[in-house]
Amino acid sequence: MPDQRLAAGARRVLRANDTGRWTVPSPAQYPHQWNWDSAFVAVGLATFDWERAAAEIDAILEARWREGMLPHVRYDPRRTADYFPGPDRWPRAQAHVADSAVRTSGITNPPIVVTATLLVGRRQPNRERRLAFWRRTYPVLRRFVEYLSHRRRVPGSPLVAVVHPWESGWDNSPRWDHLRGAGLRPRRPFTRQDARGVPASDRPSDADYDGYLALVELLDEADYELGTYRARSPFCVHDVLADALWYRAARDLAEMAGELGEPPPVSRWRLDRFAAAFEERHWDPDLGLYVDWDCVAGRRIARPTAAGLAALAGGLIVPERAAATWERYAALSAGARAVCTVPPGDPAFDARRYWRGPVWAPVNWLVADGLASAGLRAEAASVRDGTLDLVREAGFAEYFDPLTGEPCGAGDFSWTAAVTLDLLARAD
Ligand code: 2M8
Repeated sequence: MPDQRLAAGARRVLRANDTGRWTVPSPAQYPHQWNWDSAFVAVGLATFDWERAAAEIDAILEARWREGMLPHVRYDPRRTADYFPGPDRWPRAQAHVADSAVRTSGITNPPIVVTATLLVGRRQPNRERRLAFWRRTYPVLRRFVEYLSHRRRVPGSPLVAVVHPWESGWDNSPRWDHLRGAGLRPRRPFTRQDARGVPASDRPSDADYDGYLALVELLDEADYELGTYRARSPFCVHDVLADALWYRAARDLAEMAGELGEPPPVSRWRLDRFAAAFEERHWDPDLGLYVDWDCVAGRRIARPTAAGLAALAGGLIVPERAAATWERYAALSAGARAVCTVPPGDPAFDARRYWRGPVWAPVNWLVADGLASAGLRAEAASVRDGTLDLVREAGFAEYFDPLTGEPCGAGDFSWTAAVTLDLLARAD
């Protein structure tokens, strides 16, 4: 399919999923606004409708909490019956929302919204309009970065504490399988709604959902205060990708600050300290990959996944490790379409089950971006071309089977369309 037709198809998906104020990931499967989905969507929208891209970012920021958090879901009050869990599962969360008319979840997402805001702004050729956009978004983004730094800090580390698998966005990744071992059960009964339009065997398991809902209860009982939650919860991690994207966010914020004549938002000393802690906690010398850290057990989670590769997008990986990480992961992934989220040889690999192997376009976007900024141009181009080939063959699927290239999950998915547009535009 020629690039122009592909781009036209992607624009159609984004238009169809636009509710007027924000873009839903998929109208049937995910009828609300998701934080990091919308950040990727804004990057895609900026390639053809700049005002709409800016409005997408504004809608994420309108859901902010008084303490600075940007929640992972902003609920559409007209669609609460169509997705589980709704706002009633996060009752105490609602009092934290700055705008009392807005309903949100009680957790956040990796802070890619900051990077998206920088990228959207850069696509505006008119300097005054660009600066006006950054001027109104910068204070909210800055508070979000500071929220993650201060309210999500465990003693002894500057890294970010992630408190729920949904917060990472990699819901049922093998990275979080230790949650299964904890055997948590929620107190309130619940009925899943997530496998209505897609095969249940592609979705997270019932045992995973028990863990997710039990953690939601623990978070709400703790009124979303980290210390109280940690005292009772088996799940608290330094997610390698969330940490990398925090560092990227802090640097992208500094670029906006420079343009706006504001002082640097995060000192060099803090950035350097963060990068040193990242290397110390996340680099696994035995695996030869960057991995996550379990703050409860106090050890690395030694699972090979693409999260450590996507973390290259943070721009804080020791340079000589970038090529080695790519080569190591490519060797583990032989026979799979790039970039599989879990390598086929891993015992946890499942070609179709959500975050346990399939290819996800936004992950590939991060990997390609990180490889390019590490100077690995040919490798970045191969990830970009491989991603576009998958979309050409299978459409704008939520995700893809890495062995067959078949589409999985919901169709006409917003972030797949958005990433396609940006990857096409980057080649121009
Ligand atoms: C998936 O997560 C939601 C929960 O937040 C779900 O499964 O119901 C993940 O793929 C996540 O990364 C994504 O942001 C969300 C919407 O696309 O769906």
